[in-house]
Amino acid sequence: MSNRLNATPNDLRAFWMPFTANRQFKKEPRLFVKAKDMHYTTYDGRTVLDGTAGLWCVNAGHCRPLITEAIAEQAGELDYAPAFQLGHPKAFELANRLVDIAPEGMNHVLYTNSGSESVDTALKVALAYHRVKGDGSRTRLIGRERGYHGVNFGGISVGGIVSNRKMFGTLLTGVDHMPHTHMPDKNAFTKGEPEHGGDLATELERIVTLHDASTIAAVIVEPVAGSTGVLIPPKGYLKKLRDICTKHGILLIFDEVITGYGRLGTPFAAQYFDVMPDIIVTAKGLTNGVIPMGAVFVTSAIHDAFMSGPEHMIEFFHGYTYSGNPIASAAAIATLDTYRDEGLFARAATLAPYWEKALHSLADCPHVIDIRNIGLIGAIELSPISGEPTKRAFSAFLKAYESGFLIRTTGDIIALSPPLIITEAQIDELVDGIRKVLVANA
Ligand code: PXG
Repeated sequence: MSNRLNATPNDLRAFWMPFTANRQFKKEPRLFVKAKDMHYTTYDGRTVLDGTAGLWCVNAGHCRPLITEAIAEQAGELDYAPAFQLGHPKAFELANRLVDIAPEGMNHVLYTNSGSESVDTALKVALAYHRVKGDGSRTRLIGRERGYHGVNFGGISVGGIVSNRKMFGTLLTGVDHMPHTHMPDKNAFTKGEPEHGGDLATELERIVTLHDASTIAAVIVEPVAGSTGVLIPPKGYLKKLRDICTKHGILLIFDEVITGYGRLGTPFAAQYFDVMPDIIVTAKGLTNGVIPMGAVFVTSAIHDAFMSGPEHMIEFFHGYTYSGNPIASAAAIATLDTYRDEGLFARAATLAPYWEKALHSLADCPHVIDIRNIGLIGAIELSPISGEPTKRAFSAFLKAYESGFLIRTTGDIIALSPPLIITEAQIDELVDGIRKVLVANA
């Protein structure tokens, strides 16, 4: 049945799609064939406004010339260089550029190919750090309920989304979870950081008392949780976590896979909240989503702890064939150039109040039970249809797609994270489009 010459596939069976309702999709496929700036074009020729920056990654908008040119040029010049015991200049140049925009003290970078790999790399760095320091009893990892840290075994172990965990056995041992911070009863319709829930950070003290600090290597949290439906940290929460970790010698890891590269109007959420973790996990916006790549930032204290022993010896037994791949490095440098030249991080900060006002204008739409926002992130939570969780939001997603708007849903929550190049007029267009969908969906 297949027609391999045709650009539009007519047999969709072979590809088992990720995090997708495969049978529903294959009955009514949604395929993009082109993208430019704020818009996608579908295979049936429609234009769709991108309200989600792809999957939280296309922060500079689509098919940006500097990035596409850099990739083409690099592919023709040096396609691949072995990553172990050899190198190429752009991986080093990129690391320097990244350190320049990172919080003070984040002086070293390890490369990966995705957010999931960045998470597992960070967890391994944390465990190994304590061990090289002679503190090898620190083997526990603490995550948080409703946390999303990718899909690899480390990430789902510290993660707190039940459906991502329950099929996969016992996962890593020695992991515990803090409670999540979602308190809709007290914080619904908050603009920015919620008032209530900062004290939930002291739950970490309880966990430390239970296990003893001497057994705990690291705590990992998303500064703003994205995948689980946009959970914004209550006022004071992250600072308290930092203090407790410092007091007990526990490393604090920020998973900034969605908050990294300007989403909150600063390069990283660590700067937005003025809380300095020990490790920052990134991916997505690093290359504008164009080429798979992640980066894990560590402090000099962590890096330097490994730099002992004979100089001919490998210091850290970890890395990927594609760590710092030349084409990915070139894409990332061009992405950072685009962010810098167009002032996109500052643009996100400037647009944030307009974004907030526009989103909260949806408060009176049918079934809306909460709206929350920070930087250029927004969430609209809908009351679930009785006995059919997720259906109301998924139906809104389908209707939005049909009417030319890309939104993202998780559970019964609509999550929004447009490219940072969005204009005020396009924010209005997106919000009006969502209003129509919510009314039609009533
Ligand atoms: N950590 C965080 C905080 C993430 O949001 C990952 C790790 C994993 O990254 P990779 O590159 O391995 O997928 C993520 C990914 C959504 C959505 O719609 C979010 C992600 C991925 C796909 C969809 O919320 N986050």
